[in-house]
Amino acid sequence: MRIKDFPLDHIAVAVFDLDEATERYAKLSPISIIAEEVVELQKVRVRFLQQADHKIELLQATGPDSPVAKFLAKKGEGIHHLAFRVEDIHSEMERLRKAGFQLLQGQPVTGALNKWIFFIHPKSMGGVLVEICQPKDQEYV
Ligand code: CMX
Repeated sequence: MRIKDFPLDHIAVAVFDLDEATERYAKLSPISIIAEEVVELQKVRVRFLQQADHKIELLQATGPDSPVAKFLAKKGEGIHHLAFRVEDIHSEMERLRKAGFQLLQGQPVTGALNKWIFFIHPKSMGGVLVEICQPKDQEYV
């Protein structure tokens, strides 16, 4: 693994209402909304906030069968996952599987901002859901 792999890409927060949550973060510190989209496969509407050098992904469920709806019902609003960016998602998937992590996907799938993503089950990461992502194109925000 090259040393530049694995920066923290974003922190994702599950919220009931994107607008209310955005207001809270705007009150906290200067932010800008850099993207918003519905990820059908994950059943979420996501909004990316830029805060200093960091990205915060706000997640709102699009239906009661969304993993985020289940999370909100069980735990309420809060940090949902950490996402790390890699340069070769397929080899990282293989490496992490061999290292004994329980992966939620057999192959990377398309996530927000046109990235390949997969998840590591919180049970094999000490209670933290982890996303591994790789932008599909060079012009990643
Ligand atoms: N962080 C930490 N723990 C979590 C969690 C999360 N985000 N989501 C669920 N869990 C825990 C639950 O609390 C539960 O723990 P206990 O057994 O100790 O009670 C356990 O994981 C199982 O949870 P569950 O409610 O029974 O839910 P499922 O097993 O059906 O699903 C999970 C859990 C992680 C497999 C599912 O949420 C998943 O596939 N997540 C990945 C996809 C996703 O979250 N997509 C939304 C964001 C997408 C994006 O950013 O684009």
